Amino acid sequence: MRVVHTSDWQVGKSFRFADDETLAVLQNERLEAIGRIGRLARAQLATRVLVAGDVWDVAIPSDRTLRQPIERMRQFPDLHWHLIPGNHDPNVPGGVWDRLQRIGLPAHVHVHLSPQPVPLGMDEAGPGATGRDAWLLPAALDRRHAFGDPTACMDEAVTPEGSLRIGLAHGSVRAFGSAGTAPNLIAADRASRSGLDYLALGDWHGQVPAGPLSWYSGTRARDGCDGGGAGGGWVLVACPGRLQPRAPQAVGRHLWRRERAMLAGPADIEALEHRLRALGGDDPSRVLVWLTLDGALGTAEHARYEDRIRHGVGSALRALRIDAAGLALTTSPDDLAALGGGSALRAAADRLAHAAAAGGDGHDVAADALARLLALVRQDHTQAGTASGR
Ligand SMILES: [Mn+2]
Repeated sequence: MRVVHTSDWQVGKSFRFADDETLAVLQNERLEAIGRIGRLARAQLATRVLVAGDVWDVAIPSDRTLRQPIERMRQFPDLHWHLIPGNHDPNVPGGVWDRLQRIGLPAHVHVHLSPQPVPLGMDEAGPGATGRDAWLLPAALDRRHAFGDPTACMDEAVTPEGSLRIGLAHGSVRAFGSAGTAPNLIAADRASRSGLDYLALGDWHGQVPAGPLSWYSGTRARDGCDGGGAGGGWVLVACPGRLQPRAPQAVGRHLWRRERAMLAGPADIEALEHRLRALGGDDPSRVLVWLTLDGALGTAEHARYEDRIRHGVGSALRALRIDAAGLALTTSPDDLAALGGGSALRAAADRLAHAAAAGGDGHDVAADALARLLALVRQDHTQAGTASGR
């Protein structure tokens, strides 16, 4: 029996950094990934898709957000989709699972809200068939944080002798030797303790596998450059009882990268531009970059950086977040001289230059303000030059 194991779609997730356009794209991507998972399952001759929790990002999504992933799954009636709640979408009164029961689900979309073993039928056809009776052992979270191991029930779950036992759960695997007080902690040896042939896990984005015969499905495609939900970015194709799952298969479109650069002159700006543009091949719109900058630039170079990186590359990528706290802006006497003497602007610039040079609290803000002031003046001169045809 081939299964596709996925988790943490977190449909409806909001991203604080994103503008409306980017947010719409990122939210839609989560739905598109469901279709890709369905097509992958068909291509791999898998009959079941196990979704290990956190299908929705929030406990109370809008009606449209609630229905959208169901509608995507509806388009694959030849596949059985098995869903359990996670900590983002717990099974609470009036929550997503209650609402789904009222709306009604397609017959091939199965929601598991209790730890009752579910018969999947005889595993006798298709690649990796074991000839055994297959059972699904779901672990359903009924609270956001269950202070117990949600998979403990699998020890006692009774299935016919010789059955293939497939666990489905959401939570963290307890590190060996840890105190074990965090919520939803799953025993690392649960699969062997409960006689499982495969334990499909969701929630943790840090490691595959999680233990013998226990796997997290999606860890590589992140929706933050420091980790975060897998967003349906990767899935595992497994034959429980037969083989270890194959290497994670990509179903996500976006590439999230953390980059760092030191800028000290035009060559650095050019190199950075090339580096960032190369990340997405011929489609930079699938790339999101968190960029940290260090170094120092003069005002002309800073204007070049703004033009080429922040505005140029920033318009090419899906998102470019820049932390430029480590990038100093240096001004030269020539910059100040260009302002002329005696004007209010010159007086402000002199004070800012003094504060920036003095060091201490706020010197970086003063330097930044000065560079911006000089950039504005430069821009004004350029526009005046253009307007008068010089
Ligand atoms: Mn989770």
